[in-house]
Amino acid sequence: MPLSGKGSVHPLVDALAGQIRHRWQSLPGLEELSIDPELEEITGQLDGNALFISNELRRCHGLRKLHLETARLGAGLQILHCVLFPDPCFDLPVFGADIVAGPAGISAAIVDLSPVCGKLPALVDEALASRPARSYSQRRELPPWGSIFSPHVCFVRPSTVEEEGWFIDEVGDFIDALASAIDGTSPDAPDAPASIERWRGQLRYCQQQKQNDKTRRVLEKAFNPAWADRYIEELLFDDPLPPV
Ligand code: BLA
Repeated sequence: MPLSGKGSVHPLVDALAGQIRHRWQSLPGLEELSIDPELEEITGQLDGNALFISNELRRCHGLRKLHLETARLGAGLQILHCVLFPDPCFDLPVFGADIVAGPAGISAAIVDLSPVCGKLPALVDEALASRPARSYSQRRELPPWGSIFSPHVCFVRPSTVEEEGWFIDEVGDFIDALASAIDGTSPDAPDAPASIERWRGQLRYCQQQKQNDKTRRVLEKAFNPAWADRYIEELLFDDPLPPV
């Protein structure tokens, strides 16, 4: 576990990172993706608190980049951030998950498979519609930039250990739906209109995510604005290269 030995970690952050790494193993053709050594393990100090960020990158058949970040930034703020970016030649959605935990507990837990061309592929839509309903006590409103998310998005504040367990299962259901979609999809040519349209859709997804001021503000405070900008543009939401 990259976070061990560097301070306490919220159990949900730890458990969810384990769940995600476990599910990755079932993805076809999983392999390492190189990462700038300066960004793999980042440590520092903020107001006397230990700061650290750990980044893991992979790729697999159908997905150009799998990214899992676990971080502790300042006064007890812990973050898990995971985005699985499809290869635009494949008709696949973007997987995204984020957990933000503060000293008072989890404030935000979100997971989605987000369409890049208006609506989800039919099989993904059906798989998500048929997952078990979980009655979280606190659901949260999406911000305006959240128009990129699908109708199945789960955005909650889990308030009991039981609800935290539901969220871990929920993330598993979303990754399973993506894994089935990868198995059932063959790629289009890079210059096919559908591939170009999906590339544009992924670019739009990244641009919308970059409007989340809360992410930027936390990184600017922990590091500095130029560093935050580079981190967001190069690692968190780098613009995908055109397929041709
Ligand atoms: C909210 N994200 C937040 C918040 C913080 C961060 C501090 C506010 C917590 C709250 O509203 O309760 C911070 N998130 C980070 C940081 C990183 C991060 C620093 O990932 C990375 C280093 N955000 C994502 C992804 C999704 C996402 C992939 O990175 C969804 C798939 C969603 N985060 C998201 C949403 C909010 C949020 C929807 C609430 C924003 C709001 O209410 O304005």
